Amino acid sequence: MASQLSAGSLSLPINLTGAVAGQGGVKLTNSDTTPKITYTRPIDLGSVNRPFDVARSAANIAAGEADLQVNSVTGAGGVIKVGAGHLRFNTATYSGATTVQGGTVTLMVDAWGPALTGANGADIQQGQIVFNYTNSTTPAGTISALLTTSYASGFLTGQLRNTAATTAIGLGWADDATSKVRVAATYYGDADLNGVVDTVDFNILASKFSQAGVWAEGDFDYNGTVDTVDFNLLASNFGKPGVLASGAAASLGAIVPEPVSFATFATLAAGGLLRRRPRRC
Ligand SMILES: [Ca+2]
Ligand SMILES: [Ca+2]
Repeated sequence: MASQLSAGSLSLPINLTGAVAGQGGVKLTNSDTTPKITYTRPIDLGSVNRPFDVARSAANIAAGEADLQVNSVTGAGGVIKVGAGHLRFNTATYSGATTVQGGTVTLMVDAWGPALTGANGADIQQGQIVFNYTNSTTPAGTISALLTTSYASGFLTGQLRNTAATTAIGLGWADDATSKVRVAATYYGDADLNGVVDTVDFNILASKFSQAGVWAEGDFDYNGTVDTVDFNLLASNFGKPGVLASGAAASLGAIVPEPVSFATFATLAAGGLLRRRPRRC
């Protein structure tokens, strides 16, 4: 049986019952630009993993506000986020994994526990988790360390993992130095986490080449330095179709239509890609 609410705030406590994983979740299909829904009372997941389906158009995601905000999520089960929309938890104490299969999950400081220190961690298969540290300190060091560990298994295992990872797609991260650390499922080489590998990423890497760095500076193999290994990872994914549902990515992918080699990049660099500054007359 389904209940519907088009917009606004729900103050009912929600206890999800039933023992079948994947059933009895929350689905939001609202596609309007302004209404958002907030659950002000706790949602108890019960004992299994529950889907939170937040389907929203890409145009609305740019606003950055959560389409569905839940003040408190409890229970022994876990969360499976699907859909391109934005789900936010203010407080979370559930025991299960936080699985992201699309869109964005924002975790406010009091909701970090299940993902960062809980027994089942987080599995970011597609989309991203945003660790919001407003009025707190950045978790960048913790997240960098966790991802460095997970990289060793190709991100298939670990506290922060991507069980859908491939040789081309793992997990990248970035700290905006203000309030958010993003961890996204994306290509090796996607320094700016926009879902594609393009000249912007190449220039980021080039500017830090042979220096210490993190993912957002071009260190895609998590060894702490930006070097030819990172360069080759970037080159191998250059121009591939976008992987994030941000709506901003795919169109930039055609600069180099074929898989490119180090030599191609060297040619690009020699041809002025690194010197594309306005000339002074
Ligand atoms: Ca990029
Ligand atoms: Ca490196």
